[in-house]
Amino acid sequence: MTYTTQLAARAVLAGGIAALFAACGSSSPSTGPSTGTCTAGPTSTTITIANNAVCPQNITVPRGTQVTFVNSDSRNHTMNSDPHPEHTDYPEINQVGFLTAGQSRQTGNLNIARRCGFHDHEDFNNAALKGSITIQEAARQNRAFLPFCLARIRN
Ligand SMILES: [Cu+2]
Repeated sequence: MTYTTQLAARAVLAGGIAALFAACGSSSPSTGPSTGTCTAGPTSTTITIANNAVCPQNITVPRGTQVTFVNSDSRNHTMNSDPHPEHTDYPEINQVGFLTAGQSRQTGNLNIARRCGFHDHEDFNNAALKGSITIQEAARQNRAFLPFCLARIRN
């Protein structure tokens, strides 16, 4: 591939990504109360439910990731994609579904790059049990390292 076609391909890819993000307009970032005991970082691929709250509430993962929901709470939770009650935004998140205390389950492969919300279907008004998963194109993350790598080669 020539440099020009690479640039053209990148422009098409960037446009496609923007369209995908725009397609998920119905989900809004959750601004629930902080859980206090939440220590997991925003790049974790595990979301833990404890003390009636999810931790972390918002994560960013590369495309193709399966996110694991762990119910460390003392009661059942049912994790579903937004919007409630249709759960149509990201069907792969619905694979988590009903979790008894101590149970964990993975989402399907999150193959579409976009941001989508999730919630506890049994307690859908509880902001602490809502969150979002941002699925990114892997290339978008790696590109940030490119200038660093080139600088290292030149020196
Ligand atoms: Cu629901």
